[in-house]
Amino acid sequence: MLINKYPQKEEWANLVQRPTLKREEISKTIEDIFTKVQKNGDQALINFNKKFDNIEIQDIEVSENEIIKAEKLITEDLKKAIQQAKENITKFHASQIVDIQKIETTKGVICWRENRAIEKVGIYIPGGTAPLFSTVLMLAIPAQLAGCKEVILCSPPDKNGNINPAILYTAQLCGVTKIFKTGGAQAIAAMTFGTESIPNVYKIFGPGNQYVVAAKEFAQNYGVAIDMPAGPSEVLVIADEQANPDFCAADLLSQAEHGSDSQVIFLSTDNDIFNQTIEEVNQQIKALPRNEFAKNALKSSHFILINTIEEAIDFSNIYAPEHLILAVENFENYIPFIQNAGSVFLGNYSCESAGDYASGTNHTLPTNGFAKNYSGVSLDSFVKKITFQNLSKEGIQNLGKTIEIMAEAEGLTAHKNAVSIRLKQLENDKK
Ligand code: HSO
Ligand code: ZN
Repeated sequence: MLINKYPQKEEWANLVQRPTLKREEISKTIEDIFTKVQKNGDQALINFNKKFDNIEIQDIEVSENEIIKAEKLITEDLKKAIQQAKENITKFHASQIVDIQKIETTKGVICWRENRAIEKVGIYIPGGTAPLFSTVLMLAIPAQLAGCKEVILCSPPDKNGNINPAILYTAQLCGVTKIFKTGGAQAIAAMTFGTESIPNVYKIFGPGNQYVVAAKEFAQNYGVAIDMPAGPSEVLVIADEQANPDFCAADLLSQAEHGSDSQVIFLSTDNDIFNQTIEEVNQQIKALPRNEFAKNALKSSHFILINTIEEAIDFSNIYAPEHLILAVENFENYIPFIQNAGSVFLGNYSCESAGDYASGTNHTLPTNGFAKNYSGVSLDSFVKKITFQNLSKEGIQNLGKTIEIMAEAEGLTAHKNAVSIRLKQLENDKK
């Protein structure tokens, strides 16, 4: 833990730095993987499974039978929990569907926008130390609501050649059309180019290690869109004298357990709450199965005593956290001053875990300061918007002169003619 009491504003620039990521030179590897997948398709994926995950499987597509088997492995309690989370996430994302608004900008000139779902999307779910089936909910539900026709999922197989049953169960529950056993940069390459089994997609979503992140960036060279630039997970907690140190500590650790590179920031205006929270973190961490990750994350995490909540919010806006928890009295007074954050949790009972799993908001959020210029995943991430317009005879007559003058000023005579020719015809019709 990096402890700091009442730092001067000049020191903030240092405190808001993310720990520098050891970004190895991996672009050569990524290029190589993309070339192999583009050239050899499924066979390249089978080879990579052998090479990286030490597993030999001939059929990379998950079968109907495997999905039925997976369902049997899920307890009724977990099914019910997933169901409630699904309902809330569906309600919240369905509320983002807006009615089409036709706007008459000038009499006879009508403009509007319509959503069209991105037809084919790909979801990447990492294997690794925690099977994030909750991320399947966060990505497949809005994809289905948006009306994406093809929603595929790729995830690396475990040492027995299987994908975690909770991931399979959630995927089929949320309308994922096909699931494939392939991970890492090769999965991203497969979704970019398509292989014999895997269809290519137009947009790729989901978290991953530095190879997956680099591969998603690389995929953009081939016309594929991605959800957002990714970095390690983070939370910033602001606590005043009425905050609960046990709760604050639990929230900080919930984010720290994600990985050694996660970062948590604690800002408090109250000396007692500050000290008790630090003590509690040291206590609670002992019982965590993933305390090695949490311990490492804490090494680069700041605990800062600060003068006022206003100052804490200023600090937070500069840091631009993925998650912001306001454990303060009258939190609603501070909402207008929150400028940069991915998702905000208000009051002592709004833990980040609620948003991570089941309250309804999306947990795929901008990290690494990108909350300054990116939103989290929402229904909008799965659609694109097309503008439409219709000019009646009256419309072109009302707007024509303006267009002619502007086209002439740009020296674009053909543009001007496209209007003049119509105006002339309408003049002639009158005669
Ligand atoms: N906190 C993570 C999401 C997650 N947490 C998934 C638990 N499961 C993303 O910021
Ligand atoms: Zn989490």
